[in-house]
Amino acid sequence: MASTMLSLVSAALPLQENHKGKMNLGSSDCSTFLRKEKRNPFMKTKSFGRINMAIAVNTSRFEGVTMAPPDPILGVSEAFRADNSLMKLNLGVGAYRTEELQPYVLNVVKKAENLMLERGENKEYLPIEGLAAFNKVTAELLFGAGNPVIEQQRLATVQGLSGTGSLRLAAALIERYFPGAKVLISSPTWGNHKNIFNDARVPWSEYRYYDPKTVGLDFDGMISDIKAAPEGSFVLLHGCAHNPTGIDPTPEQWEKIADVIQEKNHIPFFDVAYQGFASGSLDADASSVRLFAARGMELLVAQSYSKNLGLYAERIGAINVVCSSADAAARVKSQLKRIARPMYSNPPIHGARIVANVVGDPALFNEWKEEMELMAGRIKNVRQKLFDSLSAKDKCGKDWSFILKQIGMFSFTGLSKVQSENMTNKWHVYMTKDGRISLAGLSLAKCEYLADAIIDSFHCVS
Ligand code: PLA
Repeated sequence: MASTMLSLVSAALPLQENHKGKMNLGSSDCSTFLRKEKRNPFMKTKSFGRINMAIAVNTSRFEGVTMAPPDPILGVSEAFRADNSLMKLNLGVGAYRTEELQPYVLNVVKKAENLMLERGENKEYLPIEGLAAFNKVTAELLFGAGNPVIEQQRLATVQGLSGTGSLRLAAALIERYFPGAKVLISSPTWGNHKNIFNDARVPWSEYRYYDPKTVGLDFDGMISDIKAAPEGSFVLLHGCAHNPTGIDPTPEQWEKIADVIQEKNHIPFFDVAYQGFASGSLDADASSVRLFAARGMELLVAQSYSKNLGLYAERIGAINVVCSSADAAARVKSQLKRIARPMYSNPPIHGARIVANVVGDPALFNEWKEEMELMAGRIKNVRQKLFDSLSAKDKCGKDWSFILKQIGMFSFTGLSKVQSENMTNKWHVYMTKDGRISLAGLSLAKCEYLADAIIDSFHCVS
């Protein structure tokens, strides 16, 4: 039934502004106003004695807005919530769960929050570039304290809205200062990379990364695609724990990647969303970035604390730009701030304080490392158990050992779109349609069930 909205136009008239910007103050202007309103196709007027009523018909000004498809990753969680099955399992989004499949707030985070309460800290606006204490520790965590890029002040660090917001700031910087430059992204990559560059109007193309035949890295393909790209392109690299494949280059391969990037005058752009989660070591997981920085290259690095500190909803991360001079870094930072100001003005303080307290305090920092090792260790255990269950149950003798070679939160199972759909429709296992499962959302207790679901989908659905 068409809904109607009635408004007492005559009551509103004294305050209506006419089209020339003057105020209508008396009933003599009323007819002019109503004549104008009659021309508005979305508004009809009716006269009831001395009271004129405007009736808005049910034709929306947003008629041209089409329904957007659900997000391929976050949409999976929505579908999961709507499922009433007791067997359901959410392996879509990369969010850490305990063995009881409950969300986990790190003890160091609780301790840092208690400290913040005790100190009675205020909620004043942060500067546009974020909390100084956060920016200091985040750069040190990434590059290592005392790294020349920090000592020589060649680094522009700006607090961002977690990994995504930091990538978006960098994309806006590229669009503004490198018009027409292309960003090369791996095939496949985290799906939101494409959205980020599309929305920032930065052209992108893909380089080969994953080889389904070997279920490993297509290193030669990657190198030749980076070589073939126009000189001065940005090359987006996952610092560690590549999403979705879980396949990282070896240290030797990283050196060769750095060689071609240098040869071609490209600019490396790292996305570091899982520092500490790949190997359990914060330093080891930052080694790719440090290797490039040690060569004296200019580079960009987006950081996120969603996973390693479990601060998903705090939206805390940073964009770091390493420049060849302190002067360039200062200018880049000023422009990043200029981009941030009309987008969101200044970043939120809570997560920044947590990170500053944890990373900046030696005792809490050590405790964090222990907790992270526990989280990374739990994921390794379910990875092993899933492999064992698959190998024991699969009567066809398929080699599932690739699961053990992958690192980080995810496993790229090789299941096709229809097979992944079977996982959800028949087995209530929620996952992304590219065949990725988040092992961070799996418990040891559910491994056998998951193995049954995978074997059925892999062998019986094509
Ligand atoms: N970069 C990569 C490679 C990611 O995987 C993610 C998150 C981010 C950046 C951004 O995370 P942040 O904005 O929360 O810091 N990827 C998740 C979640 C874990 C997501 O899609 O938003 C994923 O399930 O792939």
